[in-house]
Amino acid sequence: MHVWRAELELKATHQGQYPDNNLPEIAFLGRSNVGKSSLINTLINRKNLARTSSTPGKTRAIFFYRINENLYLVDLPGYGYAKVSKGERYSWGPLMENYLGSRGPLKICVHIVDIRHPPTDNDIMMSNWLQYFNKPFITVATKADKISKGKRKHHLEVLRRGLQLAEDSELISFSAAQKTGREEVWEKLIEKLD
Ligand SMILES: Nc1nc2c(ncn2[C@@H]2O[C@H](COP(=O)(O)OP(=O)(O)OP(=O)(O)O)[C@@H](O)[C@H]2O)c(=O)[nH]1
Ligand SMILES: [Mg+2]
Repeated sequence: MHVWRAELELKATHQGQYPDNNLPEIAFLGRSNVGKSSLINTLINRKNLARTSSTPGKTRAIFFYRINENLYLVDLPGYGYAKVSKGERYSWGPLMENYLGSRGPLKICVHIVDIRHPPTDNDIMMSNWLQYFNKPFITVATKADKISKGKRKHHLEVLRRGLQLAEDSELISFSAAQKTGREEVWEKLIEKLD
């Protein structure tokens, strides 16, 4: 995928701020600090357009990145970060639920999990939700650079079982640090968009 233009178009904290031009949207979801923004940056070949941080849970709005004029990559707030105050944590709920549940232009969800660990309860809940409501989605197991090549297959199997993914459901090993898996992710996304 050749990305010739990418820009942050808007940051939304409520529904009224979403784009109204009906361009297709691909949403990125996963727990805080898992690597959502890094995945977006890798897909669009930018170092830090989608803001990454070592402070988990920093992204508390929905960011719409416009790609090649005709597509949005949507960076959603992370879920399941225990250390934010209760009030704050629950204020992510309605925003996410509203977006995921009723957003017309949303075409595909990219669920991001950490390849090093079995899925968390929140990961399982998220994946179950996507499957139950028949949302088109792929799962990306990121930070693959942190485990040896030989172990990746086994870790993917643990994730597939834990998330109760169907055999034909896409689960892709990825690393933002090494930029591996980028083409495969784009390929699957474009396949599902068509
Ligand atoms: N080694 C390695 N580190 C990664 C990878 N992807 C992300 N990271 C690191 O993980 C941390 C979190 O990455 P982000 O992309 O900001 O994660 P996020 O899911 O957007 O986080 P929030 O927006 O806070 O929910 C950063 O320190 C990244 O550098 C990867 O593939 N490999
Ligand atoms: Mg982020």
